[in-house]
Amino acid sequence: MTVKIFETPEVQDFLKTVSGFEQAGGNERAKQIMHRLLSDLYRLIDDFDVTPEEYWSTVSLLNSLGGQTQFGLLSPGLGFDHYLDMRQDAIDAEAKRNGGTPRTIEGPLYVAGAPEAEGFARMDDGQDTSGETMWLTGQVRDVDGNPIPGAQVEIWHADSKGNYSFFDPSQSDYNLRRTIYTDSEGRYTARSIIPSGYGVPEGAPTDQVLKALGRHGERPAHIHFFISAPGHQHLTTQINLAGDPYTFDDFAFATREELVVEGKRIEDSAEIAKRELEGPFT
Ligand code: MBD
Ligand code: FE
Repeated sequence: MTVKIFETPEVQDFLKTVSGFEQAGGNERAKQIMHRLLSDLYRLIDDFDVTPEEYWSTVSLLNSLGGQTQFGLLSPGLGFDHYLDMRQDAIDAEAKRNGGTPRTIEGPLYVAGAPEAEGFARMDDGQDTSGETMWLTGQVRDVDGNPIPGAQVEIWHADSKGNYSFFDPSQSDYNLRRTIYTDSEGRYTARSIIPSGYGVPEGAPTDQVLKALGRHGERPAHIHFFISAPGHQHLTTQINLAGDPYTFDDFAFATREELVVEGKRIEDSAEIAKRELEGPFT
């Protein structure tokens, strides 16, 4: 039995009441957005003949997502984070703010307050013995190519098992999270360990949603960056390590061609020793 009631005046009036249109006070934008959101969902229930059982199992899923603070994890999986970036790209293009490293999503795993350093930092606490040493170096430049000394470079990434400190209780606080200020040439260097890709926890509510869509919850190995300097637009971005099976199959849609980087393997023991001794160098 299918019934269609959405277009009836009763339902349309009911939506206005629920959205607070008949009340003074509250927030006008909240009312408008809620009215639109509820209208779209009421219409969906009508169009798809959503049953009470389906509705209540959705409520239960939302409760478990919230209870495990996983909406921030499902969000990139549903493409919202990338969609917001696409809008920001369009806003920049409209304002003729062109050039520079492309932005990509922040993701849900940033933690503020990482240890700070000038020019060079070691990022790992030495506990991840299966991690391979990684040297990471770069230069912050403005869109005309001029180096920016003193730029703030926040870097965070997963360990060799794909886990992040604070979310993985086995790691020390701020492991693989550092803030480095660029040197007089705009350069920064970090000694860390090569991260592995991240996978959404098996069986978690986010995983359940992705499974229902026939999708996986894997991300390629990646390293997050926030770059900021006075007088410049803040940049949120990541690099992806080339050669990962998920580089172009990221559940969070964060890979961009220009952000895929090829690592260079250092085998020469003299070169390795020199790096270990000197630390900060490019
Ligand atoms: C991550 O490490 C991440 O960067 C994103 C976007 C989602 C889940 C885990
Ligand atoms: Fe990440």
